[in-house]
Amino acid sequence: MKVSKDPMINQNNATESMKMAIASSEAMRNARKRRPRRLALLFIVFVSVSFVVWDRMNLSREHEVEIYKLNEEVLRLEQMLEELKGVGNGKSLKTLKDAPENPVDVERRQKVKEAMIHAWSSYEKYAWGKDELQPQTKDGTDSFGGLGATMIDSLDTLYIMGLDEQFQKAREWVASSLDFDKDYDASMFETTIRVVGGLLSTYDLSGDKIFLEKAKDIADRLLPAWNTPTGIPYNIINLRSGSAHNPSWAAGGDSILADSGTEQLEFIALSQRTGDPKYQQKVEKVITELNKNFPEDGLLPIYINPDNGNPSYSTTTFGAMGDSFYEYLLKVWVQGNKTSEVKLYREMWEKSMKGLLSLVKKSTPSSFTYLREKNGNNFIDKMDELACFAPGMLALGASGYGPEEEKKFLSLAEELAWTCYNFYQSTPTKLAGENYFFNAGQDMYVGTSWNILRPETVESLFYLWRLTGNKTYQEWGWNIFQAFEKNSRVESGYVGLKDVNTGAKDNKMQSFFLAETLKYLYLLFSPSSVIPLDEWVFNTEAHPLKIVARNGQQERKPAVTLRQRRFGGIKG
Ligand code: DMJ
Repeated sequence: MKVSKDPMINQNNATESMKMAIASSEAMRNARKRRPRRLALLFIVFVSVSFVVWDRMNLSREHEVEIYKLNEEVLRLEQMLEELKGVGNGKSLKTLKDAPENPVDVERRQKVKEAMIHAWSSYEKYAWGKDELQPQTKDGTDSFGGLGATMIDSLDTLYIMGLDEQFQKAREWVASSLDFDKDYDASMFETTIRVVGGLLSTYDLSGDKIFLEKAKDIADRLLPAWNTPTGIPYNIINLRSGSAHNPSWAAGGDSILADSGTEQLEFIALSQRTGDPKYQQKVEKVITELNKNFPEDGLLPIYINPDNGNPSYSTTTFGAMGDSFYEYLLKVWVQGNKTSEVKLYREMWEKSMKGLLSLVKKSTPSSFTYLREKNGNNFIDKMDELACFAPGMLALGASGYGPEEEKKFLSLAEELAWTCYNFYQSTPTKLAGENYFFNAGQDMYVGTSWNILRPETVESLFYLWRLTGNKTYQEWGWNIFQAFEKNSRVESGYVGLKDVNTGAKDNKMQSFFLAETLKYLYLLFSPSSVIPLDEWVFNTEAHPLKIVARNGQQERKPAVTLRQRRFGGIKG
C-alpha cells in the first residue's frame, strides 16, 4: 500500500484495503463452498462419458460377433449352393457338410498350427534357405541341390494356416534368393512334386505371379528329361546343363515307375496357367506310351525301359517306387473335371484297382486287411507305410463307380486305414515303422523300423474324414499327432526315429513333414470349406492345385478368400 502525507487519504486507503481483504476472503469462502459441487459435477461427467464409451465398445463387439455369424452363415449357404449344383449329375463328390465348429476341432487345429510354428521357426533359425533342417546338430543340409526344399514345401501350409508374417518372409526369399541355376543332378520326381508343385500351389492360393515365374523356370530345366525314344523320362537331370540319365542302381538303366508317372498334375497345371501346351504334352505322352502295353490288371512293375517302354522284371507294389503312379491316374481325372477328355486316366486307374484287389489279403488272427506286393507270380506279404496313401485314393475314387462298387471300394479303404492306423498303434512309440510283414498267425510285425515323419496314413485319414464324416478318423489322426509330439518333437524342430521300438532319434526334419503331415493334420480339424475337395486336387506332396477348365486359361485371383482363412489365421 502506498503511504500519503495526508492522514485522511491514508485512512481512506486503509478502509479500501480492508474492504478488499474482506471481499477476497469471502470469495475464497464461496469458492471453497463451490468445490465439492464442481467435483460432483466432474464425477458425473466422467461416469457419463465412461458409460457412453463402454456402450459403444459393447455395440461394436456385438457387431463383430454379428458380422462373424453372418460370415459363417454365408459360408454355409455357399456350401449348400455348391451341393445343390452337384445334385443331378449323380457323380458329384460327396463332401462332409460343415456342422457348426466343434471346439475340440478348433483346439486341435490350434495345436497343429503351433507344431508348424515350432517346425518353421526352427528351420528359420538354423537352416534358412537350406533344403532341410538337422535339428540335433542345429544346422541345414542341401539334400535336393540347394533349392530351399523346406521353404518351398512349406509355403502353402503357411498360407493355409494364416501364418502371414512367416509366409511374407518366405515369399521375399523366393523372389530374391531362389536360384535354380545349379550344376546339380536333381531327381526330376522330387523336384517336380516338391518344387514345381509347391510353387504352383502357392500361386493358386495367393495369385502372386512370382511363384508361377519360378515354377516355369524350374520346369523348363526339367523338360529335357523327357527327351527319350519313348518319352518315358530319365529320372535324374542336371539343372544347369540339362543332361539326363537314370540312377545307376536301377536295373539296367531303367526308369522308375513312380518317378516317371508322377509329374502329370504339375505339368498339366503349368500348361493351364501359362497357356503353353509343351509341359502337358510331355507328361501326357508318358501315359499314352504306358497304355500301349497296359496289362488287364493295370499293375506295372517298378522298372520300365525308357528306350522301348517295356517293363522289366521287378516288384509290383503300391509302396515305394510304384505308389504315386496309380495316385496320379486318378487325380489327373479329378483335375480334368472327370470329363471325356481325361477318360483314359480313369479307365487305366480302374484297371489298376482290379489289380489292387488281387493284392488284398487278410492277416491272421486279427483279420487286418493289407496290400501285398508281387514279384512275377509270387506274392510277398509285405506292405510299406508308403502304401497307406491307398485308402485315401480309394475313398477319393470310389464316387466315380456305380453304387455297389462305390460301397465296396469305400469299405476297402476303411479296412486298409484301420490296418495303417495299427501300424502306428502296434509299436511302443505309437509311431509306424517304414514297412510291415504279415505272417500267418502273427498279424503284422515291423520290418524296417525307422519312422521319418511320413504323411501317408494321416493323408488317408483326412480323405476318409472328409468323405465319410466319421469322427473316428479325426481321433486316430489326433493320436498319431500326439505320438509325433511325444517322440519326434525336440527343442529345435522335429526329427524322425531310427527305431520305432526304442524311440532312438535321427537328425532330420523332412520337408514333407511341413508340406504334408502337418497340413493334412491341420485340415483334418478344419471345416471342409477349407480347400474343398471338389475345387482342389492335392499333388502327391500335399500341394493343392486348383481345378480349372482343362487346357483353358483362367483369370487369376486369390482362390482362398480371407473369410476362409479365418479358420486358420484368425480363428484357428
Ligand atoms: C513324399 O515326398 C510324397 O508323399 C511321395 O509321394 C512319397 N514320399 C514322400 C512322403 O513319404
